[in-house]
Amino acid sequence: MQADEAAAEAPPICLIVLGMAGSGKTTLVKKLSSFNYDKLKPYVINLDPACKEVPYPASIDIRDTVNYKEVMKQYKLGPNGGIVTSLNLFCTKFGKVIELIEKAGKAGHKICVLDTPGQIEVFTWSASGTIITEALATAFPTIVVYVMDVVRSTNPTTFMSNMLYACSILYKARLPFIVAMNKIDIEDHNFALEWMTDFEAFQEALEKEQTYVGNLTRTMSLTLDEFYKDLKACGVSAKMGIGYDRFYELVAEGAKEYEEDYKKEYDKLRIQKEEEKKKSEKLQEIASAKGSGVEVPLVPFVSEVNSGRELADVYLKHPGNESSEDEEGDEERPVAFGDDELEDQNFNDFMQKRKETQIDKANKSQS
Ligand SMILES: Nc1nc2c(ncn2[C@@H]2O[C@H](COP(=O)(O)OP(=O)(O)OP(=O)(O)O)[C@@H](O)[C@H]2O)c(=O)[nH]1
Ligand SMILES: [Mg+2]
Repeated sequence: MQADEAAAEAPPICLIVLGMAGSGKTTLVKKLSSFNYDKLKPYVINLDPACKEVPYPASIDIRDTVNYKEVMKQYKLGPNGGIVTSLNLFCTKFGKVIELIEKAGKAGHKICVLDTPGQIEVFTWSASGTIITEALATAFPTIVVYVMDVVRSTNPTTFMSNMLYACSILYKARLPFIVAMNKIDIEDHNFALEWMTDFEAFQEALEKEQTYVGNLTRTMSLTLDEFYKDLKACGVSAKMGIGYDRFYELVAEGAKEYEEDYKKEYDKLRIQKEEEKKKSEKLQEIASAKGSGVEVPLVPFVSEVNSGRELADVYLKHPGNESSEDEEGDEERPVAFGDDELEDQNFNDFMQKRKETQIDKANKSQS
């Protein structure tokens, strides 16, 4: 195979674009859909069922498969429940989406960008979000792009909330992670980069915060110091198209990191899932294979006993009485049988009753 052909068939790098409502995800996806098109041929997917219109040419749009308003009506749900359920319904067909992305890769698409719903938790903390992320990451080099609104993060507490959210996604997704600090046409992002690298600079900014939240943020910042090392961050303006060269440098680094550090884990997961699938297919095959094999009749319950005894006369033996050498045979015996005289008496009573029943039966059969 020629080197060019191999490169053309390399799987596309998937970018899952996440972020708080209004942070600029859709605007970023729009810009990425046209940036360096000749070389990258971005393949774009919209996973937001509730958006009114998609401002980019989406190759796959969740709204073509699921009608969000209809879902709300049918399942009697509010807007957020409607989004979660729509995503759940869509993710049952995600195998097909993976096939389409694979085909797109073979057709020369180097990047696949996925726009997600505004309510970030709908994707990050839902079963469907996990299924979609894992399905992508087991098939393609996948990177999480976390869009952060720099204008809304100038306050150290808001910055910390954003970072905590990013941190929780990073550890949940276990994938390379890029923080795209957006809207730098309005606010320069260097203050945020400084807060991430210089702990004292962040503490200084916090000095002005005398609230309880300020104390909490101070404590949190100590913990998050470790997490910043795993982050790649850059400033962009989704609207004005600034910062994309650096952004793509980080994407290339992320793809390399995926191959070196994360792929092994997802390969394991893929093999495990394939085995589970094979097992369930085999079980289904067995369950549906009617008529093969010989049916074995079930043994009926015992309804009679030999030697003229009634079924009611049969009683179960205490397992501990099985053998005197048996350890369990040392168990304390039931009180009623503890006394020899009492046991003799019980036995005689039993025999007497039995005799009377038999005489009774004999009389009845003669008359
Ligand atoms: N100035 C400026 N505004 C931006 C930028 N990116 C996005 N916006 C604006 O921010 C607002 C929200 O942008 P969207 O792209 O819809 O954000 P979103 O994260 O997709 O929003 P939801 O899907 O509703 O959560 C819009 O008014 C955009 O025009 C940017 O880089 N600079
Ligand atoms: Mg959006």
